[in-house]
Amino acid sequence: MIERHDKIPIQFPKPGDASPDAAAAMQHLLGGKFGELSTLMNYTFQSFNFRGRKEMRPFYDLVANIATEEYSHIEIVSYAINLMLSGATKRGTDPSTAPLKDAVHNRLSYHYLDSAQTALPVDSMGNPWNGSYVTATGNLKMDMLHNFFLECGARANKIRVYEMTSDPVARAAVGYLLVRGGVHIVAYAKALQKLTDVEVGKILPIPDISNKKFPEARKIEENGNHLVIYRQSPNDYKRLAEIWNGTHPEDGQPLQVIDGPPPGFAPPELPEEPQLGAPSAMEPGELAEFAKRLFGK
Ligand code: MN3
Repeated sequence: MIERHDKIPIQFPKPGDASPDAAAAMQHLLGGKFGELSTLMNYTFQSFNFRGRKEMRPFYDLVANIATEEYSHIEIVSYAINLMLSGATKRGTDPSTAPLKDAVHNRLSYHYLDSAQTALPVDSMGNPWNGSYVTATGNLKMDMLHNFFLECGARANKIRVYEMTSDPVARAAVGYLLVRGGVHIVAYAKALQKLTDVEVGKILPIPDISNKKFPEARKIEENGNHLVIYRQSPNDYKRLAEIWNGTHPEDGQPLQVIDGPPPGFAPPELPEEPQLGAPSAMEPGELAEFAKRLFGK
């Protein structure tokens, strides 16, 4: 079971102008092969399907716990996309002015045709996320190796999206995700080392560029966030600490398990987009009418 909190783990900067094409690029970090939907679903299915859990409990705890964290990552990328798309077309209630005309030239039409300028489970070209991105072979060594590779691929995608835009919202999200993805890379490297004695951490970082090169990520790492796995359950997944221990392979600092989810912030409010009928095709004054029906005043 998942317990959900109405919080997200980062506080977004105030969005600048809408950046619809950067939002399209960000979609790759959500619904791409190496996106957050893939990490979420890979670890979720691996945890559901885990055979020999009793014998290999620490590995099960690690995968199940990281799966839970990934939910907050799809949430972060979605809000980043939503903030970057807010105000991307001309707000208003008069369709005869062609308020969506700028959208014709934007990278991803689905944002305007199938959603209210909001995130979708698709990649940067609009290809739907699909279940073939999930690998859950049931062979622990193979799955851990796959997860290590998946996180390195995810890291490469994040770096490239970071290089495609200087939008502050995109960079805040990518900075945080680089740090957390970095934790997961190290976690799977440690898991492989426990299973095989091979020091996988010695080949890090992949790609060969430190998180410290990214100002937003560097700031987060200065607070030690790259050393921490948050145990996302009141009573369970405690044995992940049998894998997440020792030191960080890049800077030698001690690793730590913190009980409970990371600090959270209220999700940003998304303004109405009346030209898209979102939340509905309201005429001015109608919202007040709703409030009256809901609250009787
Ligand atoms: Mn992630």
